[in-house]
Amino acid sequence: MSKISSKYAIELEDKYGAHNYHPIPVVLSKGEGIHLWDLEGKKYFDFLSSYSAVNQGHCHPKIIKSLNEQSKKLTLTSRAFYNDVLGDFEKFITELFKYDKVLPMNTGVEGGETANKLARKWGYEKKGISENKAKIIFANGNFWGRTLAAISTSDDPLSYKGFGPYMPGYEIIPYNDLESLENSLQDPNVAAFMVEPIQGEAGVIVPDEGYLSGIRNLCDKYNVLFIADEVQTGIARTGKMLATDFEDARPDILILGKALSGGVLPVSAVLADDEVMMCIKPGEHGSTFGGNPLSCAVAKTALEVVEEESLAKNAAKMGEVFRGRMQKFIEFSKLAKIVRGKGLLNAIVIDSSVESDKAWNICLKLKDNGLLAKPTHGNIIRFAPPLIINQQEIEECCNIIETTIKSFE
Ligand code: IF1
Repeated sequence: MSKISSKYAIELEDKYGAHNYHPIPVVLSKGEGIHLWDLEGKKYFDFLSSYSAVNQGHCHPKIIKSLNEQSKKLTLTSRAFYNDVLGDFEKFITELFKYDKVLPMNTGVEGGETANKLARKWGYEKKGISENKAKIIFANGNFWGRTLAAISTSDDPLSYKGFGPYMPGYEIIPYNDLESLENSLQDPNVAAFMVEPIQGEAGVIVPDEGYLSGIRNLCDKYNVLFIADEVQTGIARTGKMLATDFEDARPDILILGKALSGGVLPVSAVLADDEVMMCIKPGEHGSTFGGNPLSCAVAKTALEVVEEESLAKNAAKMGEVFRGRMQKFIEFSKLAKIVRGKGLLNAIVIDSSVESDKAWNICLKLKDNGLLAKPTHGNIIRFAPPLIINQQEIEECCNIIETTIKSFE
């Protein structure tokens, strides 16, 4: 295909595509490691990593090699038959994360739906909750996808407004609040509490030390399943393989997605021990592409890369450098007020008293200065580069961020 212009590419999307996004006006055509290039050949640092799906860096050679090799052999069998890749991947991922079993799906939200179905089934079969009475508790500010169940647990009108009626059996409590959680668990119909260890979309909200282990203890006390949504925080993003690894907080159900494939194709996975996982019987759940040979080959390599390149350790180290630089910067900044995060999942909060599109305009200027990021809610800018970034690169990116924000002061 001959090279088209960015302007034309945007016109095509505007004319022929649904308007369900409002992208930063840049048209990307190449990605490699921490860099992206637009159609005119301008080079950028990627500080969104496709919302933490590209932890290993764009088009990682080992992952692409695995994709290419498997794509020439066998891509899809459906689960009507066995294949020679799925079992090997299942053994690998369950040993890596120390669970009895895995249920492979495709998107993160399918992982969440699977976790909700497992929790309800366990509630009826193991906890003795009466039929159709099972409840799952969520925290306000949660985001786990765009399906009708996912938006039924949301307190963000942008997620749920205009899409009713909503799925029953959900309750929302304040995030980072163990007292509210304990109150909600008094209800014997509660099967599970599903929560992000750090809330991504809500603006990189890091809970207090002890929150995760507190959840674990309360779920043990009230015989409730702890479901950790690590679709965005998992796979080394926060400086450990899982964000729940920071405390004594092993989830009963673990949801992974995004970087599970290194951003090459949609792969998600739900891990649990037999007591939970075996509640779903043959024919009760699945998907056409779930556990397909191509996804399994890619995901196994994507996880091997995280281990081989010690990406969790690098994320922890580079995250300290980033937050260290930004803490110093906000001391004298009129606009940048707070920096928060863990590992390489960070955000800067722009003074909320300034005009509401300030964060958006800062991101437009960052783009001009060669760094791609996008505001999450209103005045919060998320900064999440691929975990392969090195010290010299992160220092250069901090210079770009500081210079850009200063230009608005
Ligand atoms: C969009 C947000 C991030 C997630 C967590 C499950 C899912 C997500 C913690 C569902 C997905 C994506 C969805 C994408 C943008 C992005 C996002 F801004 F929407 F909220 F990352 F914060 N759990 N998050 O973050 O995974 O089904 O998308 O594979 O919808 O625009 P998915």
